[in-house]
Amino acid sequence: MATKSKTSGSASTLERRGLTDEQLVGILRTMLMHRRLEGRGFELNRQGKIPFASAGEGHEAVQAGAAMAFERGKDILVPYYRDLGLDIGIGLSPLEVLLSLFARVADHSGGRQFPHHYASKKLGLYSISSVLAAQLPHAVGAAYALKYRKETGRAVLATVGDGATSEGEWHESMNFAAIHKLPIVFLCENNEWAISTPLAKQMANPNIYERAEGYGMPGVQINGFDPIACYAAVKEAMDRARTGGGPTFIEAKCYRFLAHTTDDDDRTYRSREEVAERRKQDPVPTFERLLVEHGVLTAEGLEDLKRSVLAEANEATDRAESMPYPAPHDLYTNVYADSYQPWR
Ligand SMILES: Cc1ncc(C[n+]2csc(CCOP(=O)(O)OP(=O)(O)O)c2C)c(N)n1
Ligand SMILES: [Mg+2]
Repeated sequence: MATKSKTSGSASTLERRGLTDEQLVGILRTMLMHRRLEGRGFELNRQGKIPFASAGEGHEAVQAGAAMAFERGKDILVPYYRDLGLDIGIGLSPLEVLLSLFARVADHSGGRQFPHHYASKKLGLYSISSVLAAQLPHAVGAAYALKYRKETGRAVLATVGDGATSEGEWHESMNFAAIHKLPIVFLCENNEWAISTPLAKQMANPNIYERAEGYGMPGVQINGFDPIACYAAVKEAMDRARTGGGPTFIEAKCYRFLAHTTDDDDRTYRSREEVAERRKQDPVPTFERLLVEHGVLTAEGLEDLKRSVLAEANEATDRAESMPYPAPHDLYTNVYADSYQPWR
């Protein structure tokens, strides 16, 4: 049941796996926007304008590919904190991202939630948990509800990091999903690090996908730098889940190019040589080249795409920055019932 999928988007060949030109360009746009917004978070943090940003460089391909397999208006996404690309890939706007980073009152949480912790009922995007793997019991609960209500044609996509697979909630959720044949896909973004803990100190068998068989569900390993392979694997698994075929575990092998967050200094635990070596496989320029080489985009078309991403990110930054913070007297709104204010 455990399988390794082949790579479909290497530089010399383009296996579309059913994707149209428009969808391929859509995947690239999500990857470019993901990288741009993540970079913007670091810039704003270093300028002292925001307290914190997360870092998803190296995760763009897996997330943009997976987002293309998500059916908007039907499926449910239960992501973890490093999933900015998935969130924008299913429809979260750059402005919503910037409002969260700037903690402005127009943010979905009123500027109260931890940055990057999005939620959107409209998009089927569940609230993100900082507590590792705590989102997974919620995800299987949502999948159980779909099954209980006999809502076929819908499934849950739940993501997790490699380190979080050491948490009890991961095991419990995998087990529960397999027992009840739930409509859920677990996507693990294996970037080989859990802050400063390397994979080898986290697990003796580095092939996380092989564990799926022990729970009684298919396990697949994919190249997380290949957005088309990620799309195809997630699409196949989501289609199976939507039609009563039960859960799947997918391990996407990728890498985190930057520090864990703006609060981390990765020079203290990994060498610059290691990072430089992995950068050679950077999925963003690789996918750009692939689409241009195969005539999906012209060189000018690529430049236009990059310009439009930059313009949209800049506009969202300026708009969000110009908006107000929540008012201090609003601190306890939605915290206590009946507008109770503890200082009165
Ligand atoms: C239960 C719990 N333990 C520890 C932490 C602190 N922590 C935050 S992120 C992180 C690393 C997680 O690594 P991984 O699951 O591989 O995801 P990645 O950040 O690499 O994408 C840790 C230990 C936490 N948030 N929750
Ligand atoms: Mg990790």
